[in-house]
Amino acid sequence: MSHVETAGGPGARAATDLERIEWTATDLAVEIPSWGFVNTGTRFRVFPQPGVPRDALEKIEDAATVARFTGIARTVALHIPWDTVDDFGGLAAYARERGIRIGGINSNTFQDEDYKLGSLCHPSAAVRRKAIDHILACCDIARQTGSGIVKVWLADGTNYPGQDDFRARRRRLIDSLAEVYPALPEGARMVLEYKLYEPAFYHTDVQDWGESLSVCQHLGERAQVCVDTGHHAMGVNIEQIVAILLQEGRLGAFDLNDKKYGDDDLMVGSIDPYQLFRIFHELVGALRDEGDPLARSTAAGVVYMIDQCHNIEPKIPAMIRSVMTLQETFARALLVDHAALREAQAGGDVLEANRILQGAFQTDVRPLLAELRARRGLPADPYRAYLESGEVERRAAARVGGSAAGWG
Ligand code: RM4
Ligand code: MN
Repeated sequence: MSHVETAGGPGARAATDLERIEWTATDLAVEIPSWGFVNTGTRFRVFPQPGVPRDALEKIEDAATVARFTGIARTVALHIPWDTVDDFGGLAAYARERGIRIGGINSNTFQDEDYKLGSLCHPSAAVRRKAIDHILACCDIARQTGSGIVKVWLADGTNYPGQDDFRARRRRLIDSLAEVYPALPEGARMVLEYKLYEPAFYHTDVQDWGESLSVCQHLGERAQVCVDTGHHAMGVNIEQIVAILLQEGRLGAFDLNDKKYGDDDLMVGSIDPYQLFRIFHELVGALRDEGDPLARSTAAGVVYMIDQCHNIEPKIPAMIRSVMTLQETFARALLVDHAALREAQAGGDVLEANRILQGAFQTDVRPLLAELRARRGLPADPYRAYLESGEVERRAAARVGGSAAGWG
């Protein structure tokens, strides 16, 4: 660790590749979703798995296990009401005892009979009131758990042209969130996630980053956009969206997963690892940009949450693999030679600029990450180590009886 003083985070210059990527092994802010460990499926079938958590405490245990094996991923996001407990302070303490903290509090205004026609955009003031009160309760849970993020994703939309009025719904949305925003705990942020379609099939009220950004701008500086990588139409340039949001100071968080067709919720980087790399390249560029302090500080505050549904794959191993993929991909983005890239760009050298980017993408950083982990006393390969640890069998034996948690 002789060169450690020159490493100093992702924005710093460092001499060796090991130093350049060290931050991904120690400080990359990966967040684990509590709902990534429960039984899920499609509308056709849920395939139950053994050893699945039965309550919020067991979900925390699973998230803490991912943190213990990977050495990062030290926050766990909650989904309310799925993770409702009597004593949220106690839940936070339980997490702390296991080496992790409570991350984003995800509101849920999509699983109640009343929300058939929407929540914050619903035509009825009474239903909007109920949804607002739910998100206010999430702000309170954030306060009790020491969380810095309240997340809003809305299933609001319509199925048929003419079903409701776009502008009236947008007005209701802005007015509703304006009631929630002042209730955020001090210093906490609200992130507003968008999704192009589903469950509504004709129009979705917060369908893209432009809508999310414009609503955030109505609310205040602590309202930021959450980019779920699965929530875009085919071919959309997500890294460009990331760049715009960084420049505007409005990129708050990611929901990371991968997709082939729609909101497939597959493991991050499993379908298009180059896209993930290109996204992280924008983040690294902002982190190193001394000429744009807003983009720089915004990038430093971004939360990298995993939002995946492990329908057929074992859940903890899938989560560990995802964390490792994030580390590997971010590490490769940190290897881009920005000085050389800028020079190629300025000189109009199209081929050289692209070669520099692709060269970093093609670098195998796995041995370097293994070494960095070993230096910290972590397993060099957290995925293998978990499978060989006996934890799988222990969980399956311990978690019998009761009912396995799901999306309810
Ligand atoms: C939504 C969206 C939200 C997530 C739920 C479970 O599609 O991605 O972020 O909380 O699913
Ligand atoms: Mn999401």
